[in-house]
Amino acid sequence: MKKSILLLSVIIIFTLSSCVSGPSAAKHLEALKVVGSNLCDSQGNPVQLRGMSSHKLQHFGRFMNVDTFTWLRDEWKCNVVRGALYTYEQGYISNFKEKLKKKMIEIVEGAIDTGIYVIIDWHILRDGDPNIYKEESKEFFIEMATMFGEYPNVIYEICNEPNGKTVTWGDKIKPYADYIIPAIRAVDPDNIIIVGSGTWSQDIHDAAADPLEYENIMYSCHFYAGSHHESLRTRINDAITGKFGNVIPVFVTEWGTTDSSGNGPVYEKESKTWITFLNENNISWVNWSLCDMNEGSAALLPGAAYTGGWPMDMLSESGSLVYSLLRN
Ligand code: DCB
Repeated sequence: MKKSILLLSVIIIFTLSSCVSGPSAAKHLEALKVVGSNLCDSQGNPVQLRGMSSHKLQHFGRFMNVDTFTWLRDEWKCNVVRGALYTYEQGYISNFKEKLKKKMIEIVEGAIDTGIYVIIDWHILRDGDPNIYKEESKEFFIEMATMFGEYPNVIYEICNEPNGKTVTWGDKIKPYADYIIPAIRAVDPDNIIIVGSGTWSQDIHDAAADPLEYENIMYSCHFYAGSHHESLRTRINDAITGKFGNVIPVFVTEWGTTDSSGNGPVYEKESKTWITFLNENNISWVNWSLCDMNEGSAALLPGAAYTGGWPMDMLSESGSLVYSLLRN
C-alpha cells in the first residue's frame, strides 16, 4: 500500500513538472564544437544558431532577461542571444563596471534557465584596438569562464569590431587573441570562442590566411544589408572553403537590416539574400538589435514591454522581417 502511494505520487509529480512551460521547460543543450568550417553538436552534426543581440546593455539591458528569452525561444524560434557589453560610451571601462557585469551574469543565467546559447560579447567599438583594455578584458573573461565555463550554453566573443587603419589582424588582433584565449582556456577548455577582425570584423580573409592555433575557435563576420553586399558574401564563401589558405569557421555574431550606421531604411531584399546565403552554408547569425530605440535596426517599437510577449504591432519593420526570417 505504502509503495503504491509512493509510486502514485512520483507519477503525479513527474507529470506535473513535465507540464510546466517557460524557463523550466528548458531542454538539455548540446556542447558545441567546431569541425572544419562548421559549428557542430557533440556528435558532429552541423548546428546553426540564430537569434538576437542586445543593443548596448547600459541603455537597453532591460530587454535581456529570462522572460524575453523564453518569448524569443518559443515565439521567435531563437536558440541564441548576445549580450553587448560595451567597453566605451558609459560602458564597462568608462563607468558602470559592476552594474554591467551583474547584468551580464543575469543574462547568462537567464539563457541557462531558458535552455538557449548565449554570446558574451566584449563590445569594443570606439576603442578600435582591443589591446587598449586587454587587461580588463582578460580579467572579465576569466571571471565569466570561472562562473559559467561548465555550461554548454556559453560562447565567448572576445572583441566585437576592431577598427582603425593600424588595427590589423597580424599586428593587433591576433596578438590580442593570443593573450586572451589561453587565459580562458586555462579555466574553460572547450566552449566556443569567437574572434573579430579588422574593418569592423569584415577582414576575415586576413584571419583565414593566418588563423589561431586553438580548438573551437570561430571568426565573426559582420554585415549591414544596406552597406555590405555580394563581395563580402564571396569573401565568406572563400574563407569557409579554404581559398585564403585555410578553412575557417565563420559566425555572423552581428548583422543589421539597415546601413552600417544602424539607422535608416530597411533593406528587405538584400537582407533576404544574405540570410538565404547564411542558411544555405549553415552559418549562424545574430541580428542587431533587440531594443526599442528610434532607429531603423531596432527590432521593437518605442515603449515595447521589457517582458516579451510583443504583439506584431510592437515590432518595427526590421523586427517583423527578422521575426519572419527566424521562424522560417
Ligand atoms: C557596429 C557596432 C554596433 C553598431 C552597429 C551599427 O558598428 F558593432 O555597436 O550599433 O554596428 O552601426 C550602433 C547603434 C547606434 C549607436 C552606435 C554607437 O545601432 O544606436 O549609436 O552603435 O554605440 C559598425 C559596423 C560597421 C561599420 C561601422 C560601424 N562599417 N560603426 O562597416 O563602417 O562605426 O559603428
